[in-house]
Amino acid sequence: MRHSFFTLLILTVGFGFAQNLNINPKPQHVVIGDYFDTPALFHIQQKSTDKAIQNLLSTYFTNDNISNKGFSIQIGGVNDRFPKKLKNKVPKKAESYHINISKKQISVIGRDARGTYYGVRTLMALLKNKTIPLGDILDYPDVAARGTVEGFYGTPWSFKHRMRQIDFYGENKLNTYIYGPKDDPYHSSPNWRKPYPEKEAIQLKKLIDRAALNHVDFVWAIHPGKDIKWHNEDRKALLHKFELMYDLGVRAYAVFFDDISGEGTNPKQQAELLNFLHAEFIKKKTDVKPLIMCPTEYNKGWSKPEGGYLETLGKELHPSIRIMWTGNTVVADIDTETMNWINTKINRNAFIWWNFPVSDYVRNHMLLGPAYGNGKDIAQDVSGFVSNPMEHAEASKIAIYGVADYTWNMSEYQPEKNWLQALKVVMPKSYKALEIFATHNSDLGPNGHRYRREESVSFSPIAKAFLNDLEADNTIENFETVRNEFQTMVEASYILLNSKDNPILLDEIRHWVQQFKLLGQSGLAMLHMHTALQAKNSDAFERSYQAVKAIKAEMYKIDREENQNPYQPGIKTATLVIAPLIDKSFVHLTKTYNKAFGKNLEVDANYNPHKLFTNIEQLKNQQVTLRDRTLALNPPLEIIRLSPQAYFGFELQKEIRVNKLVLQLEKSLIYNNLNLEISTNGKEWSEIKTEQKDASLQASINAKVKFVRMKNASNETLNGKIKKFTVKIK
Ligand code: LTM
Repeated sequence: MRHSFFTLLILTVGFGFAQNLNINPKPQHVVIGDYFDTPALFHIQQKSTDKAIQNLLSTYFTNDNISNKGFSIQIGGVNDRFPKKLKNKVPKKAESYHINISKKQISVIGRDARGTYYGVRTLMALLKNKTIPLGDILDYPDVAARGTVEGFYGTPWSFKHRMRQIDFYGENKLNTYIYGPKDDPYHSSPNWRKPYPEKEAIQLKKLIDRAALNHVDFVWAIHPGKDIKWHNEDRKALLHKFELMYDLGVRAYAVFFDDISGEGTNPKQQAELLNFLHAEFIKKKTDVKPLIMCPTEYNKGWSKPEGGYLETLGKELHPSIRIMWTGNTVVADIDTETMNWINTKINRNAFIWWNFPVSDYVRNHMLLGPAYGNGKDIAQDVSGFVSNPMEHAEASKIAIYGVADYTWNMSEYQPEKNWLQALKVVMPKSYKALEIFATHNSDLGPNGHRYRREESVSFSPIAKAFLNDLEADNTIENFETVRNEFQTMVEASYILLNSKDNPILLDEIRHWVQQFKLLGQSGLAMLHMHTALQAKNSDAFERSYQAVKAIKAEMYKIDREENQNPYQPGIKTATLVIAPLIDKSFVHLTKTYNKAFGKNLEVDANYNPHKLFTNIEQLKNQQVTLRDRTLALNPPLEIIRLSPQAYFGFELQKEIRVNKLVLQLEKSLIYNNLNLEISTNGKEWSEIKTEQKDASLQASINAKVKFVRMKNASNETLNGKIKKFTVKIK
């Protein structure tokens, strides 16, 4: 015993303390006193425990540390034999538990099976430490359903990644994994009616079993709205698919109607179908959880009050069916106002689909910052809260770790502290290097959803002051601080690239780390340019100038070769603060040098001067990319509404000769009604001849123009997805 004197301290536990206990999510109430040395031998008495608990216990308690003479640990539920005074302390909430630690024994008592499991999870976390506190832990989650929705576009997670994710959810007391990858053809059209092929079915079964071992609800989602017909045949097809999934072990289901157009969007039909599934499947099975649905109008920005879509769902859907909601816009943080608005419309507490850290609309970025921005007072207003992650499963764990803490103990959640802990969890040895990398890789860059994240927070004022001094030709006060930061970037990158800590994570972030290292090196070379200029050393200046250009060329190569997806190809790093600092300083130093030495070194500002030109609100913030003389609209993932006279296109920096134009739409939009127009002033337009080729609309232009656009020339609103819109410019 470390302390002979045992006093109980009643603590409102601060986050730091919970971190010392090494428990994520932070427990609700901890009442503790002295610590004693963690015993080496244990005597475990399991009263009522399930397979998941037995499996978990077997990972720690083995023949080596189990003995009848060992320290007593009793595990069970409120219906088992425990002293009344201990049982009375188990919070009267779902998934709650009470752990009592005395000098003689530890008792873990759960309100229900999951509560006991979570109690054991906490016990295991305590036993990892050299000492354990005497006292009580009373704990329960704030939000009923907590976890993730694998609901992004892009490469679905692999089987191996999903298994790791599910274990991670168990470790962090997340209880929900909604399986709904947009690019799984058996989840969505065209194959939602068909059974999974054998290999996929076997893997799904393994995932479902693994989820059960972690007390995670594996919610299988279907996305039938693209081509569903509201007839009996399709109803039966859905029911049949549910049965097939039931046979694989699925006991929780979701139906998604997001990002669709046409017939499938009808709220009355959707409600009727879901009520049918509720009556004919959920109720009859008795061991299946209530349905979850994602509506077509899943955010306030898209809800059309005149149509009464949400009200219809609110009124018609069986009250047990949970309705998902992404907030005021597609990608948004959630607050009480958001919740009040939607909950009133749908007559129930919405189930939040938080679109973070998903990066399917900024695929060239890595989003490694903390999970922050949601209100700490919405726990009573939500029926669930799940995060939509990146296609990079392991890297997403940083944010998911935060979501676990936030949804369990909302008012106490501290994003920064949780984030630092998360970095240690994913990279136990190299976490300091990861912190440097993640600090500068958290923002998304400009994007159609206008969702941004803080990046390089503490370095940002230093960068600003540096640039001010440089441009005003003052002595640069924080030159050394900036140099240290660039040096740190390079060193951290080397550490990460050679780290053996988490090879799976390294595989995901590798190209971004390589890019980050080069960026740091280019920063150091840029600083040498400054030193050489101060010393009036032309040779040294030009050498460092060439070095920056050479490093940029290497970065360009990585950007052109890696992560070549058709949406936002390439590898971007530290784009909010560090990269602009280096670019702007480089331009300024080169111009100053040219002037002082009568030289003409090339100054490339390295940005795309062309803009999107549109009157469609939904598209106004969509970005355009210039690559190899092709100007492209970053294809939006959502359905776009083209009302009569709606247009989208490009405004070029000046009049430039343009060549080939290609527009590719999802089938549901009709090319016949779209005009291609060009203009030199944005007022007078000339129509250009188009031809339909390779499922796209194409035109050869060869004219000098400043504007080019596609216009809906019909009297009807067209709904659908824009897959590609590009123009070749000289
Ligand atoms: O958010 C929802 C409900 N649906 C889609 C997601 O599949 C996608 O991952 C996100 C982010 O791009 N946006 C959506 O509209």
